[in-house]
Amino acid sequence: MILVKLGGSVITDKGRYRTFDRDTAVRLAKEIAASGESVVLVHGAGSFGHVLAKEHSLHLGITQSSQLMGAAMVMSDVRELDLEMSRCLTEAGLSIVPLPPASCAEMSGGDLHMLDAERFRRYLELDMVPMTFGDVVWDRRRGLSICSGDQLMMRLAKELRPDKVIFVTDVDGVFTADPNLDPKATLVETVDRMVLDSLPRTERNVDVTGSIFAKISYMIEMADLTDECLVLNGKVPGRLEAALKGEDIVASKVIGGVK
Ligand code: IP8
Repeated sequence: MILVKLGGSVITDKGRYRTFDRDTAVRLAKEIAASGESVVLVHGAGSFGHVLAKEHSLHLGITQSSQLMGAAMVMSDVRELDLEMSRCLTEAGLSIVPLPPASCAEMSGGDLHMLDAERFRRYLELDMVPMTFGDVVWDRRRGLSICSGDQLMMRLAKELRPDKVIFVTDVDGVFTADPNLDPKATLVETVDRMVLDSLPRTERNVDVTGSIFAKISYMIEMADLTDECLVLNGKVPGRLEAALKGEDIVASKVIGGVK
């Protein structure tokens, strides 16, 4: 089984509130179906989640009742994105089962405290494709928290032990600097903790779920739970399908500390 995260930057326009990139989503759905691989899917929230979550400071927990309406709006928006994504995938021939985290997970102080992984296993055994996504979830200490796609990826990697983990983004992989800002930025083919420590700390476009460093740190931890962990560009046609089939492609390979 291959665990795939479709990043919010690849299936939405992150700069424009609630803008779904249907063309990319349809193509990625077809690539997943064409690979014939058994997959579990996680998708990010992109502009369906981060814009309003930031506006209502949902990542800091609930301190004012006025945030509850913001939380409800984000929940409704990310479900809309999930429905769009589910339709693209089912139309491509995949038997998708949407598993919203608010209904199968609990947070504690911003950490993912519980995820009912058994539900994912059951649907996988039925040969269906479980799909979950970044959401707003009940938090035993903060009232509500943001549960990111990366937190879900980590827990699912621990519970389901996938053969491979793939992060689909809008750039070719991990770069020595922000490729959108620095023309000299080069792709890092093998990413480990030493590489992470050497990357410049930029706070540009920090999501409510953390910086790129937090995300890479998660990936390094996850790399120990699988045979291969890749970060690739889903905006380039064919890369996801080739990676799912085990072919060589342009990507960053993340390696953990234990192996
Ligand atoms: O896009 C964020 O999940 P991510 C979830 O995977 C929300 O970081 C609701 C902002």
